[in-house]
Amino acid sequence: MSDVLDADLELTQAEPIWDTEEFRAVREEFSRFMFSYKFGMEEIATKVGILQQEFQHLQQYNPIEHVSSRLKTPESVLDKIQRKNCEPRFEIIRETITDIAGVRVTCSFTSDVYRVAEALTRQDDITVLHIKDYVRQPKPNGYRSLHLIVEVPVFLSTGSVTVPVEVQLRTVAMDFWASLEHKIYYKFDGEVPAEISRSLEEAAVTAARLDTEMERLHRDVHGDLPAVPAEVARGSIPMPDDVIARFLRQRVSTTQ
Ligand code: 0O2
Repeated sequence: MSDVLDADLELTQAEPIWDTEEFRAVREEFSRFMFSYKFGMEEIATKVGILQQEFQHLQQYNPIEHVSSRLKTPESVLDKIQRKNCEPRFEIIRETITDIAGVRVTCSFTSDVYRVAEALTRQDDITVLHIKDYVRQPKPNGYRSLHLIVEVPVFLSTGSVTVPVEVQLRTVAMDFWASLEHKIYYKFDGEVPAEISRSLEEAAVTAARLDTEMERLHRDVHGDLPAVPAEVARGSIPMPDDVIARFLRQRVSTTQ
């Protein structure tokens, strides 16, 4: 009899006995595959984090409230392969399942969603594969968010790979609705009573109205791009006046 599986997998009687070498090779390949998504996700999260810091410290306005990221578990990748009837080969999975790595960017206002999407996607190493604009065209249940599938290169010791990452951009109100709807949906195990579905749709409309109203208020108070005090714009890297003065003096002396 050939070698048997590692003990950490529970085998049923009907399950074939895998060759240990093959099993190890697949485990390693799957692991590499998942790590490439983790790295791609971290690349995008870093890019968004840099934009956030730039907006916060060097510009007059920060449109990003918070950023989170998540990697699907190997189990949920397998669930999705099954659901999508996808051939279980890594190159096919990479083409078919584009949300293994996800980054969620919560913005202050609806216009910020597009502002951040634009700032991210105009970066040279990012390729936009797909856009789903559920902000302009909400899902029938009321779900709103801007979804981008972007591809980012990841440089490994063995060469580079491009990895698709799903970026979801939404306002605080959209995020609030989506998080709670998700919980309610799970409570009912997918079978949400019609009355609850209707209430959720109404709540989504209320959330959209809230977004419009808050953005209008913000414009009324600050105009299109609100000014922030110079202290804030200087950011957290100390930039004392005497250093700036010395720098200017150096500049003057080198141009003379
Ligand atoms: P998780 O755990 O949040 O990642 P797909 O099955 O992804 O190929 P689909 O449904 O067309 O095809 O993808 P879409 O519309 O881009 O939605 C994918 C993700 O958007 C979901 O991921 C959710 O995060 C979010 N989403 C989409 N629709 C809804 C909704 O009606 N309510 C809520 N709360 N979230 C939504 P996952 O994999 O379902 O979950």
